[in-house]
Amino acid sequence: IRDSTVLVTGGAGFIGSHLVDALTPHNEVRVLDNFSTGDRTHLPDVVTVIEGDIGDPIALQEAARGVDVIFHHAAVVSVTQSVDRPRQSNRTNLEAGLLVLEQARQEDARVVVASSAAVYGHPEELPVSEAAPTNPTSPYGVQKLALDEYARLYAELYDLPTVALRYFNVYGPRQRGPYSGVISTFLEQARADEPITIEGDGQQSRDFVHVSDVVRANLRAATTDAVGEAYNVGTGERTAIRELAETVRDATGSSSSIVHREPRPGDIRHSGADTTKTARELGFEARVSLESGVRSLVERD
Ligand code: UD2
Repeated sequence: IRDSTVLVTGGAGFIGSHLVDALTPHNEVRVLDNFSTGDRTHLPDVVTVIEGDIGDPIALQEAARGVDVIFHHAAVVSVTQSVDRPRQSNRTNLEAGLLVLEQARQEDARVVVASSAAVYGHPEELPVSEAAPTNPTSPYGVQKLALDEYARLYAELYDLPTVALRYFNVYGPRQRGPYSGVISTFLEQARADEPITIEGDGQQSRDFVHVSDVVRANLRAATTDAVGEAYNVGTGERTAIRELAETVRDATGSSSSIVHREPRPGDIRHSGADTTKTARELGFEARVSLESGVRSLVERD
């Protein structure tokens, strides 16, 4: 998109900051972030930063004034935290999300919401399509599902152009911290020549999608006519965690051993996107293979 005024909530975070980088050359970009996990150093100087909570109506109103598109990426991303404190994460992930949709109505702005494969829970069929039953297994999944449904409903009831993007396992530069995902954990372990820790037998599998592809999906969502819909954002390829461990070890040339620990309680066994609808209606297909994505991560610094 070009010559637009856009707001990225959570714009200092992992996915948000990559999206900001893609938007800044051709648009006026604002970021609303409370910097609880986000990092100011990720933001280019040309961005207008509003430091505040996504659940604060005054901050949101200021940030959203006159915008054409809101990319809603602010969230409590930790599934564990949502299990420990469901009401707290609900306030951020659902209530504040609803506030964003309301604010968008005021401004007549398009909204792209960050949804998640967590809405599917344990998929009954693989790959999982958007029409599959939704059975979230965590408060986080329930909150993302409700927001995803609200986005659809706002399109239906109020004619608001909304798109929900259901991210599979996103990875890439700047992903860090305690809830950062298996690829950044394995990379850190491999670089330190410490044991790479597989939880369980390593036969569980995921659809790993590079953050640059996720950014491209957002840019498609910002202009598509196919609004009021949810779209899977994945590669359509599944990789076993054991294979990932070996890929990371090979790419780093590390001498780490690969060890197995207790499986994670309630872990999803297999997860993989059916990308048919996204390809057909959104015109988006992932480009970065896991091998090249991991290699580029290793080659950075
Ligand atoms: C992903 C999302 C989460 C939610 C969920 C929905 C990430 C970071 N998280 O959680 O937000 O959408 O999908 O289902 O994308 N593992 C190891 N060793 C480690 C760390 C992880 O073996 O040191 C395993 C873990 O047990 C799991 C797999 O790797 O089987 C992926 O774990 P994850 O935490 O990266 O992501 P996931 O799929 O649990």
